[in-house]
Amino acid sequence: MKALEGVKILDFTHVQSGPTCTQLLAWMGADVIKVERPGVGDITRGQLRDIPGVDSLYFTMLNHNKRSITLDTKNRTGLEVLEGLVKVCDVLVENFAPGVLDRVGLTWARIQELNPRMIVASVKGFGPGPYEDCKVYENVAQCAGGSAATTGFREGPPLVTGAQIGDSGTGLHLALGIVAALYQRQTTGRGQKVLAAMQDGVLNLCRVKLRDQQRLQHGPLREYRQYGENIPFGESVPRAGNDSGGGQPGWIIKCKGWETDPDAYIYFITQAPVWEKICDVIGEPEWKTHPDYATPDARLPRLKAIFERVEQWTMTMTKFEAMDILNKYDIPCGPILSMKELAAEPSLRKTGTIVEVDHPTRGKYLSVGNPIKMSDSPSEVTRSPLLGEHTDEILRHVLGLDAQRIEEIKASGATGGAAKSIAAE
Ligand code: CAO
Repeated sequence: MKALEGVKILDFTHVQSGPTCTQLLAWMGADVIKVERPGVGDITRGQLRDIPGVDSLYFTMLNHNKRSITLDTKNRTGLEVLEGLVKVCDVLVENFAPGVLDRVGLTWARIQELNPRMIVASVKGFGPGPYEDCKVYENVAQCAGGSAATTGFREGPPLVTGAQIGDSGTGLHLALGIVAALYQRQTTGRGQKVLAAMQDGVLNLCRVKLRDQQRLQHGPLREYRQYGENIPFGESVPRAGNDSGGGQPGWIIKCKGWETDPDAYIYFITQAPVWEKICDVIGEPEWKTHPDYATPDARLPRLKAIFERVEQWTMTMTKFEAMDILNKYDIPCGPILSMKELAAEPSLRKTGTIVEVDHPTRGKYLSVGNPIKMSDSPSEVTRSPLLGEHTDEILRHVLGLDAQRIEEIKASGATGGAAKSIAAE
């Protein structure tokens, strides 16, 4: 048994944000039926391709454990099939541009008529407001949600981060909303609409920066390096480089080999409870009692110099050697691990956080498995579906259609081939 066994998801998602959400639900046991446009499918199947004619890693890594049905939802028969799926599924997940679902004919009122228990979960770029009609991609959300303004170095331009907090982050938020709505439905018997806007999701993840915005009204942010460098603060939270977002100052510093290895760095935290151990390790025992260094407050204006001193020490060893020594003393730190190093990390393979998946046309590839580990609902990662691989199976077993009806549907072009659109009728 898996946690979400018995839950049927009508997955009308594409690109990254929606597929991340439904992939998580699939890993937790939901039956995820991905509806794709005949002949084309999710646009990412063909984007950033590394092997000609083969589903891209972009697609395969976001669509594990799902089934695929091809359906032209702009064709009358296709829409009938889609409505049939609405009747038998528990959740419809979509991340189309605003208004698309209504144009398909699946308004909230129509969905309620078909299945009042249905939960309709959407990712949109923005919630209600001036930008609600805008199309949004990852970096737009990072910029509009406060991440870009607070990422990067103070003297440089805003930066986007490699972590897909706008897409995958919002997919995660949406998945939580869906599970909560399924739980509430047990009491109310009704479905509901669940909305996760990418701007909101990013802002939620930037919560500590809105905290700092308000702290600014009461004085400079003393844990930001610029305080110690006597650089005045402006009206909004500045970019903090690699400063820690919390109360324990930290910074990224060089390790042996940094001249040639772009990832030969370690994140070092001068956590107050282990300050004395830090002084001993780096060879500055007198800092334990020196009035300029002995207390966290005394250290704040001197953070730049302190990290430069720590760096002199870390530059004499690799990031892994530094990690071994610092961990012995309980000093918080973390090596900068490259994707190459992560891909080869045995402990991540062991826990299933990195998995090797076999695919009929691509062969073996690495993917990130389910990062959420449940003791009674372990996840097994199975490959993404080929386009329309499960069309027949879904028509027959999910919708319970007989062979004659399936033939009629196919002859209409709704699942592939040339189909007449409703607009053309
Ligand atoms: N059969 C027939 N038509 C289909 C179909 C199917 N199976 N599946 C989708 N379509 C049609 C839709 O009906 C729609 O047509 P209309 O515009 O004529 O109504 C169209 O395909 C999809 O439209 P879209 O506007 O969603 O797609 P896009 O590529 O132009 O925009 C995106 C992509 C991501 C910018 C937009 O979907 C969006 O803003 N989504 C919400 C925010 C989001 O999730 N962004 C993150 C994406 S991941 O980086």
